[in-house]
Amino acid sequence: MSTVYTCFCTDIIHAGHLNIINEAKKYGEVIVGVLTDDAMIRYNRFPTKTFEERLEMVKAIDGVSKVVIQDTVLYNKVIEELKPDYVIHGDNWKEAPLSAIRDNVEKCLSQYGGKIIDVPYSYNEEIAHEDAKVREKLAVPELRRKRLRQLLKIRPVVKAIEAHSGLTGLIAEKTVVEHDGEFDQFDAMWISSLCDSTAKGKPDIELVDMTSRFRTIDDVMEVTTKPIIFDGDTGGLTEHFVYTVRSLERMGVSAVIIEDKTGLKKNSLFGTQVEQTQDSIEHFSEKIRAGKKVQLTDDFMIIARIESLILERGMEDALTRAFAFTEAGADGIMIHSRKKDPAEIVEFCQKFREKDKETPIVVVPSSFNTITEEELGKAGANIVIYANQLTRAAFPAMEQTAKDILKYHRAKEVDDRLMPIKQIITLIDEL
Ligand code: SPV
Ligand code: MG
Repeated sequence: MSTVYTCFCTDIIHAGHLNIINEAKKYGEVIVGVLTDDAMIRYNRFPTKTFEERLEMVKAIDGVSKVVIQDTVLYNKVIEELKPDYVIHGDNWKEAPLSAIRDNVEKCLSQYGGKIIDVPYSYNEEIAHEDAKVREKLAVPELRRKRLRQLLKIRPVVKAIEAHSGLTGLIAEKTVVEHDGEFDQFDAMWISSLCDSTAKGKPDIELVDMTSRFRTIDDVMEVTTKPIIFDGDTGGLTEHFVYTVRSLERMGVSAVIIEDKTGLKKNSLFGTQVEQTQDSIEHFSEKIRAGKKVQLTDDFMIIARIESLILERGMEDALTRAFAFTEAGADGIMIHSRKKDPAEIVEFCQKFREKDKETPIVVVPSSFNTITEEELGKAGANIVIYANQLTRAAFPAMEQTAKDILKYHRAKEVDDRLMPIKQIITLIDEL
């Protein structure tokens, strides 16, 4: 008997999936692959069901004779193993970016004469509504908050990008790329103090108050489902920080990062060009302890950011602080550097890992931007934050447009670099 293979990347079985199974049955024995968590996160979204639950869900479908694990979006491995006579899929994969997967399957099948079956894609309003509901569920605080810890277990390196508004949140949420058949997207968002302040035309000196920062989080949360890491600056007074922890936790934020500086905090990328005071180990440890004490769930993370390399106090100081802050209860360590060369970051990660294999390390490669996520992961880092690139991309584009309109006394000359009006008015999904 012939075999027909299809792969499911879903938490719910709807009419569209059943249609594929019913078509597949006409050609032979139906084998279904279930995409692993890691592959599903990169390709689609965070699953709301565990991998085991998804396996059981697919096994229970009438007409499915076997269920297998597919651990990459591309089919090479699974086709090599199963050598199915047919691979069946909705015909929506004829269009980019999914066409990269279809091309891959076609190539694999051509090696031994296997065939593709494209079935008319049966996506309708009802299915779209069901799908959207499952996705929206990911935004519920109880589910969103724990997602960072879940991601740290699944992804080799968790990638976060800065968001400071609903619009930048949408970019973080929805941008998916296909490159060489691999799909990728950001795992999380960073509410940067620099970009949140800059968007308001204010300096990054803890001038934008917490109420306003929370408002930004709320704007981002309204239109996204991905987990949030909040830049908490110094955390302020310990007596205030405990309230911040409670508020963030209640909102569904996954982590706050606080830096070991006191007084008037200036942005780290100024380095030693401006006066900055590092907090004592004892005092900062006390702040961490106080934050951990008021936390209500096990999901929320307080991450300690070390400024020793920024302030040129040396590697030993950075490491001493990292171990002390972990001892005080920090759930992660962020190490920062403003050098172009990533060497000191790599050295810190490796030395920290010699003694501590578990505590997540966070890095922000704004200055040391030549090193890849994979290389940072190999050195021992777990979270990579792209902290300000969206803001830095948008500002020059807007400024140039403003200049050109002034220069030409009309907007025609700038029009070909603008998003078409039709696209901008349909950018936001309607409920
Ligand atoms: C931010 O994005 O606000 C940060 C990272 O704190 S940095 O600007 O590099 O200090
Ligand atoms: Mg900051």
